[in-house]
Amino acid sequence: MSGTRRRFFQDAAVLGAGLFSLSESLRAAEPEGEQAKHAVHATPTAPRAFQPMVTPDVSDLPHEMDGGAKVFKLVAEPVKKKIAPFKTIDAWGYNGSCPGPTIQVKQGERVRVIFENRLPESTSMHWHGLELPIEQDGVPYISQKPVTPGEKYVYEFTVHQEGTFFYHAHSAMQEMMGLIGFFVAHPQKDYKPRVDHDYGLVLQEWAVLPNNTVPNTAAMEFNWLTFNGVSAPMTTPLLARLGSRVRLRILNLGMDHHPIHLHGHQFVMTGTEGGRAPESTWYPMNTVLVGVAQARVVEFEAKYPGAWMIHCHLPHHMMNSMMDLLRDRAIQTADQTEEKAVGQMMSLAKSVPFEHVHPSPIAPDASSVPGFPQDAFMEMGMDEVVEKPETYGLAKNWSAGMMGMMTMVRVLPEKEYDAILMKKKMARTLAPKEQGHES
Ligand SMILES: [Cu+2]
Repeated sequence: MSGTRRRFFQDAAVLGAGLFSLSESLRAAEPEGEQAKHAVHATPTAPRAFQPMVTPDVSDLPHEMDGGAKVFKLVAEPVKKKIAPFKTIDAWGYNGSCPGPTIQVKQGERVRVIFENRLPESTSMHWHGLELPIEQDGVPYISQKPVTPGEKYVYEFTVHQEGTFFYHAHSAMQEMMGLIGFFVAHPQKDYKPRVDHDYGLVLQEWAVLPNNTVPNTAAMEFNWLTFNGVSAPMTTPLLARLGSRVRLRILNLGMDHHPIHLHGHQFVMTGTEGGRAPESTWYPMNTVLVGVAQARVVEFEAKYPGAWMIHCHLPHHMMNSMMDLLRDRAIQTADQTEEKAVGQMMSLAKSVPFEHVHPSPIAPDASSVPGFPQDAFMEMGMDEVVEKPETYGLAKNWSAGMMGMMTMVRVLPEKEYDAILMKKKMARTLAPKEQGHES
């Protein structure tokens, strides 16, 4: 039994004892407790705090107040990003994060971003979807001089809109290296109906050769697909209390449009990258196409308990590249019925450097069937490698079914929801120095 595993069970024991007395305080702390963080620097004249969006696996960008302005510091720099347990890439991002940290403001606020370029080449910041003076638009040579390596540049504007916007470098290949992040403007007047959970997902895609770490930004085909910078099963499940209303904001800055599908629930599209959509335009759906440069906001009632997948439905976007695991072995693709090819896949399944619970059974004469193997030997259970409070209580080998641009909404009854919140709280207490990933 690994140390992590043991601690998990110890935590669970403590949990049983303290669960009920703490459930009330936890309910008060999540997600509303987040408000405190955003209200810390509020002056008497500052707009009322908002219920922030949570970007799983990505932090919020902190700010300070200077008079009436919210001041953010954003640094563009190279980032080593672990996108899967066995794959770390050399991406570019902001403040050590890829995608960059989430910026959250309230409609009407004055925003100042002190931007620093620690990249080896010039760049600039574009505020996608925001209506602001031309000199703040961040397009090199058109609205400003490029920000050269080592240089700082200050952007300042008032956000008069509400909605789900984003920021990114205005250079195509830099975007594909990961230079993108959320910019959420919360409305002056709360949206109706109000939601209990508000989550953000950034869709990205990467072309990275086996045994290589640098994305090929000129590629037209992609072998790694991520939500908030990680591929499933590393994505942190989204938690929703049974009976609550959930908002998902999904933004896409890549080369492909992604049909994002939610299992087991219908949702309505309540907003785009341009802001809130009138209720008269809402209609039921369960797959929303998030085109390049678009944001799509959907809302649903979390009516049915369970771990409901949410994923891009393009078949090749629900996979992780296994080429790295093959190491120096050339993959056999010429004839799938060839013993050598099948043998290679079987031995790969046996040699992966993490728990591989059980490949699903195959028929005795499988090798004689043209086309075999397809998904056989492909599922890579790695529950312990990706274990975190949000995965607590999932069925054994759950991670074998999670790949690529995929996560899940865990709709949990009261007690189970509170138990996981408790585990999150304990994890934070155990590792206070760690980055405050509010996921
Ligand atoms: Cu996709």
